[in-house]
Amino acid sequence: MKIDLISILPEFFDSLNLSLIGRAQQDGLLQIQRHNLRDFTFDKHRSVDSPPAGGGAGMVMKPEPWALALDHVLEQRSDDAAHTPAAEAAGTGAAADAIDSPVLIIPTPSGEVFTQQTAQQLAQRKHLIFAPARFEGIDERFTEWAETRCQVRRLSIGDYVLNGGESAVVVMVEAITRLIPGVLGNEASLEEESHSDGLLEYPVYTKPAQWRGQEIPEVLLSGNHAKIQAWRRSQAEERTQRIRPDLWQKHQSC
Ligand code: 6GU
Repeated sequence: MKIDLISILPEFFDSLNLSLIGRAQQDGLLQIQRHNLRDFTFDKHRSVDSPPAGGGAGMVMKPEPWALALDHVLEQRSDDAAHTPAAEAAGTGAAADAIDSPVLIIPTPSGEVFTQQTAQQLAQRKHLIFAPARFEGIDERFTEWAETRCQVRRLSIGDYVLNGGESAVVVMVEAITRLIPGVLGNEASLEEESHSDGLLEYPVYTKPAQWRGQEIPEVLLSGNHAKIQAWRRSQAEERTQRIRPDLWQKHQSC
């Protein structure tokens, strides 16, 4: 998978060079490229923002640097040998093309909510481009124009406000890339974790069997795998009903 990150704070993404995502890049499973939005400005101050039309607080990001940056990233893609007309013609048709075509993700608290299902959809794609804004967001005309160039999704990571989209990008990139085969050491852990089946994960324990007066639930020491599985399932259901009645309702209706 190729990921392009366009931002005025490209250093924000240093953490993506650590741990499993860093390893995935070294192993060639993932290619993350950062771009400084200010490289797509031409004035002395490399300015990317301007006061809001109609007045009001804060500043709005100008559309032109974003458009130039997106064009640059999309052109780089067509320079890539894998996307020459001959290579595309040799592909397997519309289905492969849909997965190959890039998706632009604009992080914003006014977008649709990013969930495990969104992560699963995006993990199928070959090329993601993230455009995190600072200030009060990007001039809306950029989004309209970008929709003529590629698929666009406006995504929020939850109902709260951040200073900018960069930390949301780190969250989304981590949630998406860990679903790429080979990125996690232990792929089996994907199947049992919270949200993979619409339920919260059951509680987990490790040695010692007794710790500060608390015991591990007896069933986990029984060696009876069917019993253990049933216990974990009932714990996951109980936890979901108690902590996330909204998820439980959704789970019941599926
Ligand atoms: Cl994606 N961006 C910002 N600035 N705030 C957020 C968010 C994104 N998701 C939740 N809050």
